[in-house]
Amino acid sequence: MRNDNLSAPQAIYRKDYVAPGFWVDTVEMGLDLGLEQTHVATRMTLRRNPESTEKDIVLFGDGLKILQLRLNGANLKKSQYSIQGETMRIPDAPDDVVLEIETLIQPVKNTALSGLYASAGNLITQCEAEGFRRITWFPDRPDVMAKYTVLLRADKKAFPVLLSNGNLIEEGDLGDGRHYAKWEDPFFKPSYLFAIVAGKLVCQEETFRLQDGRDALLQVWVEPGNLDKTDHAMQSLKKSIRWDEERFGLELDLDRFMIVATGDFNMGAMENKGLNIFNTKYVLANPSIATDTDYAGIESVVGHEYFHNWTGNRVTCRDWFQLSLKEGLTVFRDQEFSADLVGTATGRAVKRIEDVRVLRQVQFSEDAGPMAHPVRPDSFVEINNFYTVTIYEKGSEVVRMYYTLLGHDGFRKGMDLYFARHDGQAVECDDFRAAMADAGGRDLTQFERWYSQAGTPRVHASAVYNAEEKTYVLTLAQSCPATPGQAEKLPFHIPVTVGLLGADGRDLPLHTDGAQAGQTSVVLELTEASQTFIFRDVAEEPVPSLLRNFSAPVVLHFDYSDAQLAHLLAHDSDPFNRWEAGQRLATRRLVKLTQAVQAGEALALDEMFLEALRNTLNDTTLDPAFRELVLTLPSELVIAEEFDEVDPQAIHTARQFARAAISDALRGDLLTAYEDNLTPGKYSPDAESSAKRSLKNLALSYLADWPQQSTFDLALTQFNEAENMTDRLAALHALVNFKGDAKQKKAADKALAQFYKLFSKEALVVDKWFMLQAVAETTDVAKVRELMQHPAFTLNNPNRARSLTFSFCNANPSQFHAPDGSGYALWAELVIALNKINPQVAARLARSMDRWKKYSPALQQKMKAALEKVAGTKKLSKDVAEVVTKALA
Ligand code: 0A1
Ligand code: ZN
Repeated sequence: MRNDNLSAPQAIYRKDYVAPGFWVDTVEMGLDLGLEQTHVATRMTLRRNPESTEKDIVLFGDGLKILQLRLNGANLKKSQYSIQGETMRIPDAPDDVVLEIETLIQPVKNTALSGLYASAGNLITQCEAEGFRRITWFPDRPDVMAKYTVLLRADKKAFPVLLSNGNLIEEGDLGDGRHYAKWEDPFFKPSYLFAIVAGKLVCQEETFRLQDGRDALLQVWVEPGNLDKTDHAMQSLKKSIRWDEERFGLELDLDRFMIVATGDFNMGAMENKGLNIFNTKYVLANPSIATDTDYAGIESVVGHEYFHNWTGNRVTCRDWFQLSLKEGLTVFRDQEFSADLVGTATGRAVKRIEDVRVLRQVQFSEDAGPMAHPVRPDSFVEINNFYTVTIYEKGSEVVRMYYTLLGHDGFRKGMDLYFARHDGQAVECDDFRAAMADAGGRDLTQFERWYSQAGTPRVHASAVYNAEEKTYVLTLAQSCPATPGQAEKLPFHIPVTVGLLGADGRDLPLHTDGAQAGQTSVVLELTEASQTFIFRDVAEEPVPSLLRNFSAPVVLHFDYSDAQLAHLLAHDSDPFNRWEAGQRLATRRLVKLTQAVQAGEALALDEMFLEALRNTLNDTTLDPAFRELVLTLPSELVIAEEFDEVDPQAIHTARQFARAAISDALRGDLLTAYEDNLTPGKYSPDAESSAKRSLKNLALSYLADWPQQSTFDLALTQFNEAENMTDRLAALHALVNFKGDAKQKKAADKALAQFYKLFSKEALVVDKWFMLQAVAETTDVAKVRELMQHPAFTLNNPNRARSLTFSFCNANPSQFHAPDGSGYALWAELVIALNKINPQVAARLARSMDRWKKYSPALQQKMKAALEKVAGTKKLSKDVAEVVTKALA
């Protein structure tokens, strides 16, 4: 794990894949569990793979003390095997082998939270991607799939609950204050899906009737005291099971399905077979601690992990380069799940817009930076660095494009074929593509480039209307910027969904190749560098609605006039593009405002734009969640992408000005929206009421940008009287960011202190308290340092570390990029400190500097120095070394 030679972090390459020399059929494990020390005895049966060029038994191990090593009953002598780094090789083995290995591990010392570790006195595992090797020596690679039996033994008092994958087949007392439980997983699985949990836990459980008539036991396990926060996760699990049955015909294949929540977790959650382990953030909820966003996050992550049971577990990845095979597909499935649960067309669009916002803000930026990589990478140094928005979110967009190209039923056929062909196998992204192509009877050869080429494609659209011939000729041209290691790109296969709007705002009927009679949206397939599409019988010059529903993960340019955009915003039948038109109008203005700030010119926002926003805000036929999205200006990070050289302070000033101007011009409308969208009565996180809260709280945040006592009082009253966390947190946000006088500032500080006092026992709410302050406009580096001294702050817990430090470095750009470089110095200190504790978390924070070459020379120089400081640190983990080396390259 450590890498002392920074100049050459060792990369591994996809092209070097070699099948394992030995398959593993069965694994029996006996674990004597203890926090200080756990003894692991593993017995596995191996069988030579005659098809491999690899002749040795190859095992991986990391930080293990070996007590015993026996092959077919005989102790292995030191001369009979070799260990180099994490790799053990046993040459000259017979074709059938029983290998017995005993190791000792120390869970309390495991601060990296990979392998077996301690969390609040409990024992938890995390084995993806390569954590199993921190428990025992094993061919720890996803294409080695085996059947596991696990015997857990532990002190009864300290570890009353003992869980592992699959079914509980035996449990009992050992007499000496200890007890045992034996678990058997009937399915073949890769080692990364292995899990155990032991400790003091309680569960909400329920029997659930599956569509095929079987009953399954569902359990949500949490620390004692949290049983009042498990219901939403349980409801989400049941909905997930039903949804996968109905939408994809996929059944739960186990009699028992468990979810366990831990407060110490590097990621969101993990799909271990039958024993999903979750970050508490994605399990625990009740109205007083969780926001609408939290409720939605829980639903989608519970779904995500459950859906992995088929897309990931039953069919898994041949190697880690294929990670998006399971992740892109499973994100697509969880996005569809959330959209289907909302049900309405605008509800679906709202979900789509939210997902695309993340993609644009984070993935497009990744694609334009030093860590850019294809959806199926060709190489990596540390696989943990590749759990990225490209693998997940762009991967999901790639899957969505099959859906767009093949249609609802065609996609389902492709999925069915994929499972028919590959159930129980470890396969490649290409196998998924082949299933889609074969089921749809389509040639998807060129589509492979979505997997092999990094970078965000640009599509330039231009159009000519010929009034005499009544033709509308649309030309689409594509290009893709260079990315590290890929200077030239070949054309992608891009589905571009298009509609044409008439002057009355209605969709014109489309007469073009591939469009059926009466169709008002058509999927054009752009496969060449440039292509022309002809629409006939077009009665009037239309306004084109391009890339409807964001049909491909590209940047689309079209020279729209403001009037055309306003027309689309007011009328497009595609709600995504309605929103998109509003964002284009806003972005244009924010870029101009930023330039005006830089030039010291007067700032102004035009009435036409304000009017367009006002009309949307006041259009009560529109879903409040949709209105909220239209009224939300592009984030500072999205605006930054419009510039070659980013000026974070100017962008911030410009955006704040725009917010205040909107607040000023739409004051009365905002107040009305606030009052019209109150949700009195019992809290419910359903789409309709959360939509109302989102618009109401957006109105509140705008009103607070136009400071006067009445809006301050509105926020304060909402804070004091809120009966749910969504409203309370939004009010606190408004108070903390209120540009008021000393008295108001004092009242805001008091609210902040009250909030902490009220929730100091709720770790997830304390995280919110840190985060809210981290992203506040007035929070500078000194304030962050002060907050780091707070007794509740620690870098040892990933959620807490992220709540303050990540939020500041990633979501408070105007303060993080302080001209004196103090933000960068703080960043370097934090990355260095985290590197010693938890390399995965450190490497995530290290990514905050990815785009350093986009800033002014003065800032660049300071960022480079900070990167070099980290790069020059002794004992840098592979994780951090890879990120900073690539940034500096
Ligand atoms: N497979 C999980 C994500 C995950 C990945 C790595 C982890 O530890 C290093 C933990 C979780 C998912 O997609 O939900
Ligand atoms: Zn996943």
